[in-house]
Amino acid sequence: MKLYTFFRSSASFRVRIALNVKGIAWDAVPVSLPKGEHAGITFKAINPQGLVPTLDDSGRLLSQSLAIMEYLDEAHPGPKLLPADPLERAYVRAFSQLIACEIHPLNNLRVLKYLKQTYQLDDAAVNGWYRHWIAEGFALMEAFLLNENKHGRHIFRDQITMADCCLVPQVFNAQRFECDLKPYPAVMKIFDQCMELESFIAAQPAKQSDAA
Ligand SMILES: N[C@@H](CCC(=O)N[C@@H](CS)C(=O)NCC(=O)O)C(=O)O
Repeated sequence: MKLYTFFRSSASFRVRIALNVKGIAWDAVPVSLPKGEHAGITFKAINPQGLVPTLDDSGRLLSQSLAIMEYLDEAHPGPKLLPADPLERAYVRAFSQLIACEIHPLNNLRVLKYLKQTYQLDDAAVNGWYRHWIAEGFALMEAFLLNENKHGRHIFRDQITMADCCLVPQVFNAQRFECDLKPYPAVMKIFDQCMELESFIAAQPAKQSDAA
């Protein structure tokens, strides 16, 4: 299996964790976002969306990290990334989408670039935007966890799920932008517990072949 990935891409990081948790062997094909490789014709022939990650499973190309993780879970053996019960699956999907739909798109590279280029925002203003949406999103996650009360070592009891695969990269991003994460102790406890596991450690940006 080949994964088109960029070391700092959190959506790629989600899939790297999922592949490791499932015990699937994979090779990285680095796509540099700073060099604009994702927007070039070579990569757009692979994924016309021009986004990483993209998974190549024996010639079948898949895009969108949540769809990729659900595909891996359905088509490949290994530990399950979603619970069996429909209500519990909905809980895991809701938490995953809270990150992938409510937080990540607002702070994506092309959004930050647009703010800088179109509205001439300086780095301080862009960082303020970034931290605002992190604070709102993390508060929603913390409240969701406490309200549902389904968490244990992981977001769903003691089972690693797609939601943990989404959470850890989002925390890495928040830490890179020096966001204050002290107000979210339940979220951070799960993050710390995930980062004790080799499948998460090996997927982190600094361990990737294309890390600067
Ligand atoms: N919803 C997509 C998001 C993919 C995405 O936005 N990837 C980022 C890196 S984390 C990217 O390729 N950004 C390029 C850009 O913004 O121009 C997914 O979950 O796979």
